Amino acid sequence: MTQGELFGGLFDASPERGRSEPAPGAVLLPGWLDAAAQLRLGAACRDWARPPAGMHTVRMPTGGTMSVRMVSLGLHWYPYGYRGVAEDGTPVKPFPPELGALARRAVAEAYGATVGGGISGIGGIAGAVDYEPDVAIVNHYPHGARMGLHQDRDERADAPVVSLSLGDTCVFRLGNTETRTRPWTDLELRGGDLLVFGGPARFAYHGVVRTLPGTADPALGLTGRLNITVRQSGL
Ligand SMILES: O=C(O)CCC(=O)C(=O)O
Repeated sequence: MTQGELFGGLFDASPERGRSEPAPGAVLLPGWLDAAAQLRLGAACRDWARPPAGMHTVRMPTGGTMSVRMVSLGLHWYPYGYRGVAEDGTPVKPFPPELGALARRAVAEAYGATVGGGISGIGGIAGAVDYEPDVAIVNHYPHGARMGLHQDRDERADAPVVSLSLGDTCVFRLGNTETRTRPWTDLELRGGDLLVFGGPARFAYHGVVRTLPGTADPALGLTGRLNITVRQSGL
């Protein structure tokens, strides 16, 4: 199956919520995945969530458990690193090439390259031109789940992070690169939205303050919110 068949029908940005750059290096493209693409990606997430090496809760070194459940692709993320073996001791599921192709299109679209054409604005963002994503983390937010402010620092590359949202809307907090405190910007991420953070925003603190239960398109058959972050591990 080609990327077009699996995740096709992209770039359907809602006219009332246009492209924005909430911080230098961060680009939000609302409605980037159309309804059909969201359905296909949602179905893929369901497959990835199945055992072995499926969706699991994450225990923190401090002893607590994250309210978000996760499944990794390519390499297994744990706090705080990556390894080849999942939580249940089985090999992590491979990183799907079509997800990599989708993420490369996302970076190209976010930073101004025309797909299959010339590169216009992409050069200023570290790792954007030769972007080679190889890992992904799928987060499931049941009602009431959230994610505290953190930096994505476990990769050995400064290439952009591509974030795709499905299901319930959330309030996503995009902070600064120095501290967990203000200044920050709260963004509404709806199902289908694309957020890319690279360059000066790559190591910004970020997190999910809350989700808005019941806002998902019922056609998706999803309770809660899914977020897929695609990354270049550099490992
Ligand atoms: O769910 C989101 O939108 C953010 C996920 C996130 O911050 C992460 O996976 O590091």
